[in-house]
Amino acid sequence: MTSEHRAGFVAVIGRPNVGKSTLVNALVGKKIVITSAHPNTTRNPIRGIISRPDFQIIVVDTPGIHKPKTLLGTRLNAMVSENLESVDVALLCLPADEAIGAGDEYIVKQLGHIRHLYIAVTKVDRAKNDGLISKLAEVSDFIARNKLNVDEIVPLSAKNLEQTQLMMDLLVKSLPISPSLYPEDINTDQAAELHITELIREAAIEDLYEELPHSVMVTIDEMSKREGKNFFDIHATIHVERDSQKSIIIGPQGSRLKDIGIRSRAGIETFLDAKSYLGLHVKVSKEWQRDPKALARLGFTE
Ligand SMILES: Nc1nc2c(ncn2[C@@H]2O[C@H](COP(=O)(O)OP(=O)(O)OP(=O)(O)O)[C@@H](O)[C@H]2O)c(=O)[nH]1
Ligand SMILES: [Mg+2]
Repeated sequence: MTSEHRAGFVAVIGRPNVGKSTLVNALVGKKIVITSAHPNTTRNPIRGIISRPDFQIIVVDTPGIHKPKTLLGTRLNAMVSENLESVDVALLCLPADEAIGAGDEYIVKQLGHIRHLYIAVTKVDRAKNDGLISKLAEVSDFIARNKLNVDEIVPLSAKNLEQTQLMMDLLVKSLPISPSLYPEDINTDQAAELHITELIREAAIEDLYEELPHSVMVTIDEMSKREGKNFFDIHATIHVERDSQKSIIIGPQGSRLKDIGIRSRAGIETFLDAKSYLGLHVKVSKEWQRDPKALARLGFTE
């Protein structure tokens, strides 16, 4: 450790679907959280850990802040506020391809006590021609209107790894001088089983529409390693809320479920660096998003 070693927490915040999780993966340099084209994909504040000789950044991926319609939504927002209380930096994501709106105004009103605020203008690869210039003007107005004290504004594309290194270098400057807070050889604090359920959920919601992605949750029923072999047996359940959703997940002659299995197994095997058998079951768990007991089983407590 050098005398100037810095370490601290950065919470990545913003409306749903603005590219928070994609940015977390880009910063960590490894896929540790799932992403999708659907809003409200992230449900757990997962930490990504970036360790270098002179710093350690712990980036906290958070669920998109939104107007909650279910108990799950309320708990997700509460989770973000809770995480904001303990971080050194909040990194607000504003996408280049969408206007700033009421959702963003609502988010910054909750940032009163934050020590450092950074803004990432995300998805710049989607901005057309001089779109980025007008976007930056819009961001300046937003900052002035809300009297925000912003350390840095960084336009970036997490998809193309454009300016993500710069983002990281700038973030380090606002972290306290401190030794590493986590072991330096891990990328995330997330339990392997949780990541596996997430990979299955990512595959399950990929080509679904409207409300269905929100209705999907995944639990692991059993996971074991075969003795003396680099091979895992995993049994998992995909929960949905209605019978009609169950049929959609399974698909004609089980074809869709089979496809979910193939796609998620590929991700799981990369992650575990092992071969696996993946048994998937689909179950109707009525209204689990509104059921305190079901939510508690997933770790969403009050
Ligand atoms: N073109 C482009 N697309 C991006 C970029 N970053 C993210 N996306 C896409 O935007 C969508 C949402 O990305 P996520 O990273 O899941 O967004 P999020 O903010 O974590 O969303 P929630 O977890 O639902 O709040 C996905 O389809 C991503 O592939 C980017 O830099 N460029
Ligand atoms: Mg996310």
